[in-house]
Amino acid sequence: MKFDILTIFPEFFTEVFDFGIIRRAKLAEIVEINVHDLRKWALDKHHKTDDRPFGGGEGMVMKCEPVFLAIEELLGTSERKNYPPKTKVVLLTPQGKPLKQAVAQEFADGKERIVLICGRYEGIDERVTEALVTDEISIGDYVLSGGEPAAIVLVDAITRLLPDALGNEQSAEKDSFSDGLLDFPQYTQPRDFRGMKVPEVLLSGNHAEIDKWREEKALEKTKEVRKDLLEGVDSE
Ligand code: 9D3
Repeated sequence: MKFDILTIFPEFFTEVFDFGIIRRAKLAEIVEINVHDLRKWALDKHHKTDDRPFGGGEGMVMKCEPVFLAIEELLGTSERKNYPPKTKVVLLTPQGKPLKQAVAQEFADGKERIVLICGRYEGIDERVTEALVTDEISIGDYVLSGGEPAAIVLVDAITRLLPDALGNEQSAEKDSFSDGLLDFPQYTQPRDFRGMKVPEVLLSGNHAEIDKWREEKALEKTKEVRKDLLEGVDSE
């Protein structure tokens, strides 16, 4: 999988992909992540990527030309229907479809190239969305300062789903959300920390009992903090 991130803050990403699973996936050439400064495609003297909104109003809007030129250079065309196969152009935006595990899974399945456009300011010229963007994604109902943290979240969620990215550590199928429940609580050494003891059942060696306890705890926790997951209702 090849990711290309378009941003006016390329330094935001300098170390964020150099740890853990993403670092290993890069080294194993499971994933390639390229970060591009959008100013490179801003051809005016001041490399301006934003301007005031037509019709008036607060703040600034991201200009369309740098994004069109970037996409043309990266994908060979600015016509969505002529993109190479297995290619997506994703705009990170508060107006997007909320990111869920199933959405990440769809991107991981059968896609070879994902271009991520990180918005800033009050928004981006709508002609980018109309002509270039195949998917608009939000990472949740809260206000960020820009699309950059959302791009990091999306790259992380997709990369760990790519074949062989997790190595033999664990399988993505065992993850929380795949079975629709939150994780059960975990404990490690010491058995007694300042009088706080590890539950007896986990020390018992009785794996039937341990599985039952973990299932109960996962269900309890999910009821407590994420009732919506049990009802199959999407209510963030
Ligand atoms: C919805 C708020 N907008 C009202 C005029 C202004 C605005 C605020 C913040 C427009 C863009 C942004 C920057 N946020 C993102 O680019 C963004 C985002 C987010 O804020 N929350 C969740 N997911 C995402 S993905 C990109």
